Amino acid sequence: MTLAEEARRAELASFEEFQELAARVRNWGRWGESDQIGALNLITPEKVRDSAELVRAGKVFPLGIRFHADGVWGPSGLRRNPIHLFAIDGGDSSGLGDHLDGWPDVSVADSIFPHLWKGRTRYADDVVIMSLQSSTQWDSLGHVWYDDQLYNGYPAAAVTSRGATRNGIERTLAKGVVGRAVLLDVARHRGVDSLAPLSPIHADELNEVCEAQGVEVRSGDILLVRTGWWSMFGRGVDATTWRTQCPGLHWTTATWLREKDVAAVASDNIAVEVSGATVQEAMLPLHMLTIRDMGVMLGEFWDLDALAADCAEDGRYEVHLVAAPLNIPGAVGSPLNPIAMK
Ligand code: UVW
Repeated sequence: MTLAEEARRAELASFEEFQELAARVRNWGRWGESDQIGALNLITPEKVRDSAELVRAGKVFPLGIRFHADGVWGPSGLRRNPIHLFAIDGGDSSGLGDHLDGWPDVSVADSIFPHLWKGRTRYADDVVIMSLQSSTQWDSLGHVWYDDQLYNGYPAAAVTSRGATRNGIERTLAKGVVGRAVLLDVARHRGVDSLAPLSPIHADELNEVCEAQGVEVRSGDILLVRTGWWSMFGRGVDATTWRTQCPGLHWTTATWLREKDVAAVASDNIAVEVSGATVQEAMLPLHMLTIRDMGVMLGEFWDLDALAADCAEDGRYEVHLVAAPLNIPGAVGSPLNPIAMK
């Protein structure tokens, strides 16, 4: 173990400290015993209406990264980058090739729908195979847990091999997910392109950024935290370092997130929270607190750079956000392309 590793190890909080904080931020039962969407309940129709009024300049910022084989997961055993294949391409559609399965030598369109499409219509089809957690995503409240209980006290066994029977992503669909989002640009606040590897963000700093940016985080807001780490992928750091050394929120910011009563949190890194060990026996302590105890969904791999540049220019760090998960019943997460509007 290096000296630096030893020093970090010494800073580890005990699991008892973690449990004490968890008890203070826990939202179980707050929205009823059968609730499965947690803090999204804080986004009321009034808040959605007010949020839509933030769209004044007509500016649109897609926050999704590329769903591509060159993604951050590479050959890692845990997850695979998206694989994009073609099922029908221009050659298939031309009608010039032979078909092994005995179809007539006509275009695919003609052969599949001969009664409908005899004629000039041509088309292409494609397929994506991906881990739902391998690109821009929401984590649902069924994604992470500890001590055999999910958010709101459901048993861990509710997440079955056929899907999450509680806290699946489809439970959130009725919420959009739509609302006011506030960007806290921590990287710009520190005057750097990107926070250093393994650099934690604490609650004090979140307050400082709010003040410097002249923005308030309110109940029901979706918080966007920019570390600048996304822009380092493939530039400053290799994929393995990018995955394993990310800067991000320290686990103790759970108290701040609970005080502000945010509805969800997303960031431009791999896990929202800082990588590395910070609590004994807890690999992703902020995941455990937000997803399992607070019922707060996390968004990862969100590209906040263009939005942040615009916010710095016009001084407005609040946006109307449309961040709809896909309707995949029982999924514990969903890829998406969130859209911020000003
Ligand atoms: C885990 O790696 C468990 O979670 P996430 O993808 O949300 O960081």
